[in-house]
Amino acid sequence: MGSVLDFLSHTREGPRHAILIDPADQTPEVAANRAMAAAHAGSKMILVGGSSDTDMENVHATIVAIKEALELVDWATSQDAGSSSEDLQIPVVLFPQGAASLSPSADAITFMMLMNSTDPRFLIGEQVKGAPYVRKAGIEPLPMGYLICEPGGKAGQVGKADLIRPGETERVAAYAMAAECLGFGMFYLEAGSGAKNPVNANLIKAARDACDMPIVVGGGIRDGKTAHQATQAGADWIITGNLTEDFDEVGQLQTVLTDLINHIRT
Ligand code: 1GP
Repeated sequence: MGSVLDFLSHTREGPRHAILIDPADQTPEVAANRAMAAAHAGSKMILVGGSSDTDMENVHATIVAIKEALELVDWATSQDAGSSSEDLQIPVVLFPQGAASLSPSADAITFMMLMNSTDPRFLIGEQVKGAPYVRKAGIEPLPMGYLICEPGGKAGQVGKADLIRPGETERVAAYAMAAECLGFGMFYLEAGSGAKNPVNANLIKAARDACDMPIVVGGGIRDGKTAHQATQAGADWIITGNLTEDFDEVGQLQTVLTDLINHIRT
């Protein structure tokens, strides 16, 4: 696999979708089945992580199971005469709660600063702890500014975020500019897993207008219409977590994700 950051940044084909798998919520086998359903539906990245109860063991086992499953999907896709190499590239990316939940088998890691945290641990502390591991394991770091908006959920609480309110467009724009000035390659607007309201469209637009980085949006997105509103406002990547975990039946999950991805593309 080439550079994951290059892959994430090239937005030629329009906005894309990724699922978030939380190793604390499912066995590696279930995670692998869900990842396969997502790949068949057209998702382009699998994020693995959660805000609590993840550790080296459950994260690594989940990453390995997903990668093995995706190899089968790759093989099947490569047999299809109409496929391109782009179709084959679904990176499995760590989205860690901290330095204690990593795996050397990941294709990349969102190496992020929770920019509106009030705790130095999430601004630079965990990054310093995790960097030697990331370097030794040779995992590609994806430098990312991560900003938590209201309602924020568990990520907001655990990360001690000074949440962005829906009207704070100038504040978001300033964070996006700061992220770009710091050299980050992506900017993530988070409403918190299971959020009742997703990130406000005006906030997404403010970030879009303020920087050239790929903008990732997640939290509370459960249907195609909400996903479409986010991409219309400027999101390049839509992340869904809970939606993926709502379906145990793989065929049903694939159908739901296919519909959501169709909305993202329109
Ligand atoms: C990832 O927190 C999101 O950024 C996932 O949110 O679980 O609400 O989709 P959901």
